[in-house]
Amino acid sequence: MRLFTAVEPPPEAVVQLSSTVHTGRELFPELRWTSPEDWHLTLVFLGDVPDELVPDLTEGLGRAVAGHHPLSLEVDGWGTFPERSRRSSVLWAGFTGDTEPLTDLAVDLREAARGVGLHVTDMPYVPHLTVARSRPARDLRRTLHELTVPQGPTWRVGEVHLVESVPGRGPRYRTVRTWPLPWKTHPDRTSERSTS
Ligand code: 2AM
Repeated sequence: MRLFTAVEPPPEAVVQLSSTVHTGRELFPELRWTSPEDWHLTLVFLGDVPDELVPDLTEGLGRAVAGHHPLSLEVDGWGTFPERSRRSSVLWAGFTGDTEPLTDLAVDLREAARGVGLHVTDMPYVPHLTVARSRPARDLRRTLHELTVPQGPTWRVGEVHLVESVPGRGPRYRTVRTWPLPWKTHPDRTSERSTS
């Protein structure tokens, strides 16, 4: 099955982002705008994973998630892949906030995937949420400039999902597994525990 790991926007962030993206949809209907119910921020794209690898993969990914903590993100602008090009194919929302811990998480998840023999990208991780795609690629710089930057809300990211990309009709994505990001142990509590 075709799998990826992702975090998802909270409902209030989807509402906010949808109203911002609405302008883009009206002005540029020729782009393929992604559906708000499908919005996610990919951490690692795993590709087609043989069924027999899924149990070990899931265990490795779960262990990687357990080494990280909840984080906060905010949309802070728009970008394209490739960037600043006359031929871009992806328009995305970019983030500020805990992007470093998020990148560390993505890097650890990549490592877990490699640990079971999967080939994953070694390109630098760019936190992004794809809002539109263009086929063929085209200059998306004007589209970028038409979009305003949403003000808040802050996303509280407390879970990581393993998601299947489902081919054919019907729902595009199916959540296979969800792991909570464990809260940091408060130093006072640690000392309480170690002295009791
Ligand atoms: P995106 O994160 O830039 O939108 C499921 O297909 C998710 O995995 C999408 O969100 C997609 O891109 C991401 N992804 C990354 N690399 C991919 C690839 N080579 N093929 C398909 N999806 C990929």
